[in-house]
Amino acid sequence: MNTMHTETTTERKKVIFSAIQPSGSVTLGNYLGALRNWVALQDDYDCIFALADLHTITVRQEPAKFRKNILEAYALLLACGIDPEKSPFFMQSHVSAHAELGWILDCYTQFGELSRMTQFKDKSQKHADNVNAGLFTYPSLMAADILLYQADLVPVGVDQKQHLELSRNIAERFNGIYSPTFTVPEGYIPKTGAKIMSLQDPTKKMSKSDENVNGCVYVLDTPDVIMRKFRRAVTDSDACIRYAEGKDGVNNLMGIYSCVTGKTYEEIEAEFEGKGYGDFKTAVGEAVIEHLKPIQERFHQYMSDKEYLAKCYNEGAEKAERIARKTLSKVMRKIGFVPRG
Ligand code: ATP
Ligand code: LTN
Repeated sequence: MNTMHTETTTERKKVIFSAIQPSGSVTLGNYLGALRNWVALQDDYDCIFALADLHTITVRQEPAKFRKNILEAYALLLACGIDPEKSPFFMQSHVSAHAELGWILDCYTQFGELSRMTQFKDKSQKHADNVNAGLFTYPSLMAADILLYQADLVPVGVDQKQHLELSRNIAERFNGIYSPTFTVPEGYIPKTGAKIMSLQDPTKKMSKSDENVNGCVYVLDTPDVIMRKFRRAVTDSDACIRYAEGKDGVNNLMGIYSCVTGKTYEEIEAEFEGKGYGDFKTAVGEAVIEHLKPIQERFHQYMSDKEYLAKCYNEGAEKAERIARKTLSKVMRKIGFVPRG
């Protein structure tokens, strides 16, 4: 029995779980820093992806807009290349085990731990009129998302590292109190495109919630808008296209260009030798427009077929639910709840 278990575990693919909040339009930062990597992982791992819509209501949402954002985010992720046949892709609110395990894990997470989360500190400053309990316990719901699927690896941007570390601590704590129950997940932080910065303030990350709309490129921006944003991107007075410390604006543009063309920094420096920032910014804009074009086309196709979208997210939820329920039952049994039925 033991040998069989070892055999299957060495043969099985590692499990990857990740999620993104449908909190607004998807940015080039989300795409290059997160989504594109998800797509690439689908062949080598057992991937499960979700839209973390329960997390999104930690910030007040207008119902009609929220519903639209969720559907659009779902269609856009399909358009980016998430293949629901390979990777169950669902909405977190459709699998109630997330909320259930979230509550349970709240009881295994300390107030002090949650108080130290930098995202909580940032967001409670930003939304000072609505510092709700969900904003505070956000990380234990995120731990539930990950632990329900016994994920080995969690691809996230650097900004989510602290939450992931807390998920690991919660898993280890629970395993220690009872017996091994959860796989302790590891972060999977991509080397390239790890952090795309704002085009207007390249010391800050490109973010959906940036007040300066010119700082942020959206995956669904029209070609004109994309070009305008790149042409206005902040650079420096050095007038030389090279990757160097202190040249945050140029470094960021080089990073983006490298991500969408596959060229190395040396190749980019050679390509633009003797040329000015104007030429370079136009080239980056064009490359991004070209790269996003097929994604935008697929997005519009998916959005015009709501039935297909519903089929995908319903099936995704069913597949996810089977896995999640198994973990949740195990957890409840270990804690001492009396099983129903
Ligand atoms: P918000 O502005 O509401 O904080 P966001 O744009 O930062 O939103 P999230 O929903 O928090 O986006 O992040 C989704 C995923 O995209 C995460 O894995 C995150 O690490 C990644 N990500 C977000 N912004 C960037 C960025 N500028 N560069 C690289 N990755 C990013
Ligand atoms: N908090 C993440 C989204 C998220 C997530 C997760 C990421 C929710 N649950 C589980 C990885 C694993 C964010 O805001 N980017």
